[in-house]
Amino acid sequence: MTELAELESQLVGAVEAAHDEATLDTVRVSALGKKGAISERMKTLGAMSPDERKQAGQALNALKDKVAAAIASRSASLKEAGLEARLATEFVDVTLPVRPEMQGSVHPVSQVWEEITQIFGDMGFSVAEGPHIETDWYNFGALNIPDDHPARQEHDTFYFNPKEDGSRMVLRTHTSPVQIRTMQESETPIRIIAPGRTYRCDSDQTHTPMFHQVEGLVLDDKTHLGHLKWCLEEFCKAFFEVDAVKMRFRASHFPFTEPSMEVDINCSWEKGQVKVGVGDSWLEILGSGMVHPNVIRAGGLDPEKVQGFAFGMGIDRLAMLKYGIPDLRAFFEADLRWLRHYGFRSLNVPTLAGGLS
Ligand code: 2U9
Repeated sequence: MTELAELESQLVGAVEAAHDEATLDTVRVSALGKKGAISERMKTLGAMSPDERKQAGQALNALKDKVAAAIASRSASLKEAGLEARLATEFVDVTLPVRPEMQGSVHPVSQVWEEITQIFGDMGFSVAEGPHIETDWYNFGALNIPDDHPARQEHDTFYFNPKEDGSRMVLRTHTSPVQIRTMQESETPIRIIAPGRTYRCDSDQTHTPMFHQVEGLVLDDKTHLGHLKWCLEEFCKAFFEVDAVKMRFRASHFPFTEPSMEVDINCSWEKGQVKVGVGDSWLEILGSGMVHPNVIRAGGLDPEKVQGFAFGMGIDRLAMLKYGIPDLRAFFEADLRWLRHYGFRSLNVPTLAGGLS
């Protein structure tokens, strides 16, 4: 056996014997690295006669190619074996029943958030999101709430320390800035809901400093109050899972809509529990209105060409009403017993076809 043939069988043998990527790399360096066996032999070519150099050079190059090919093929099979081993250990039998000791449950706020998203998704709305820390302009100015407007106090805003230029960032007091950003970024028609966390400096039995809202916005060239009423009625029926509801639209005032309406639905109260769609009592569930021309302009659109409606509701309040949960503060106490009682099974995803709750 020639010296090169011996080297080849030695190197290829080492490649075959490598059982992991690190060992294989050591073999590669010892053969093809700068000071490797093949590279060292390449360096001797310079001292040879032209004929010898040609012959030895070809032989060395052939050896180099063979060893490189052996390394590549070994590396591929090591990778494949690694993947097979991982798949074997990470195998999940999805047909197994849920473990009886499984404790997690879906929080009522997440459940209701998902239910609302499903209902509006079915009506052609998409979900929009935005920052929780906002500029004064996105939270107030763009929504037709000027500096001296009483709504600024009503909103009990959490302000950050002023910046050098005197401006102050705020924790958004509603999700409305998301709609302004959407208007700035997209063309009409716009049909979005913006569910999310909102913040107001307020804490008692019916208020928490962080709460959840969903707001909606529909804008095009001819959307009118009739569309608003239909849309909200369809939402109420789907959400409360009833065939019919009576609705009462009460004139109200919000700076961002004109006209503005608060919406009540009929209900009955029995032993402190509310039933929606029956009875003659009224339950306030949301606020709504036609978007104010100043707000359309702030979103970069022309109120002469674009019109539509907006609405807003509290997700926490809707969860309390729908699922008979008495105390809002318990929502945020992470009490496992409470979660076990009021939570939802994580595998029961709400859908309109399969049932919301
Ligand atoms: C844009 C234009 C208009 C959103 C609206 C309400 C009415 C409303 C409250 C309900 C209960 C907030 O959680 S709550 O306290 N919201 O009554 N919200 S119309 O109007 C908008 C929003 C964005 C660009």
